[in-house]
Amino acid sequence: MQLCKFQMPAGGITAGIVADETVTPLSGADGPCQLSELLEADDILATIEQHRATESLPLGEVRLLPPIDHQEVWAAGVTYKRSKTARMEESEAAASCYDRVYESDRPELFFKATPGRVVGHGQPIRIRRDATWNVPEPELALVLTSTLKLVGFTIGNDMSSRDIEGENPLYLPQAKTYDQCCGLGPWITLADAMPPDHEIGIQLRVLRDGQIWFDEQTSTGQMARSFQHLIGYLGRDNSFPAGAFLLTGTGIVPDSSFTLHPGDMVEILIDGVGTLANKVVQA
Ligand code: DO4
Ligand code: MG
Repeated sequence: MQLCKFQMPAGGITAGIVADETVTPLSGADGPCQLSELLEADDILATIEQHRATESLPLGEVRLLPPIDHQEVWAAGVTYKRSKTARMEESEAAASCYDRVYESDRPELFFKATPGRVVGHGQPIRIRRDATWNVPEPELALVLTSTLKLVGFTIGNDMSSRDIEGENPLYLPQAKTYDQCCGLGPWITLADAMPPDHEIGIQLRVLRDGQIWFDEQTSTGQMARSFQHLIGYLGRDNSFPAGAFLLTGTGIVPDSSFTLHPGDMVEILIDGVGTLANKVVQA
């Protein structure tokens, strides 16, 4: 089952079920349902059935919002060999950091975004004004409850400014976190409806002037760490009363001659979820 957050045509925001190009709103006696509250339920499917409206809306007629309420967004890094190699090329000074973290038991985990910095499907994603080398990072995102139970998956775009990150590893938060720095969506697929953990295909396509400019694929089979290993480290002495999203790292890094331009369309396709598409803007 797939769950979205959307703006209803008559106004108001609610959660909905996505199926067969329709959205079925979910609401209770107190009004619209909050997506994150449904995800916290002991029996999500039974709770959804209790709140399902009788009428559905065509998917094309609703405005999808990023499927996040008050959760924090975190990200893992250097979980694929391709990311390690690209980062070592980008920064001679930090090369040994990337090499060591790839081999270490402790993963790289960093805070990526507050909900206000996240954009959903169809909303513009930003490249920084003070950066010259910017890339999308197509990542499978884990949807975690307040007890860090893995209940679903969505698509994440961990936008990154490689020139800032490469200049000095201490600049990582600036390379990663700024307004509209993170894409999430278009919806959440509940965990039991996903392909096996190591068989999830991930594709990144960038369209420029209507032409395919970049197109590459990978799979979670290339990941050097398990989802539970990353979640275990995220939860060490760290609590998430509203739940969290955890981006699992990129296995696709375009070569050094590639940078995003304003107007580019970034499309990330992930098996079991769908496609997250965002146009690139620069202030
Ligand atoms: O250490 C830099 C960031 C790594 C990252 O975001 C990734 O591998 O996806
Ligand atoms: Mg990343």
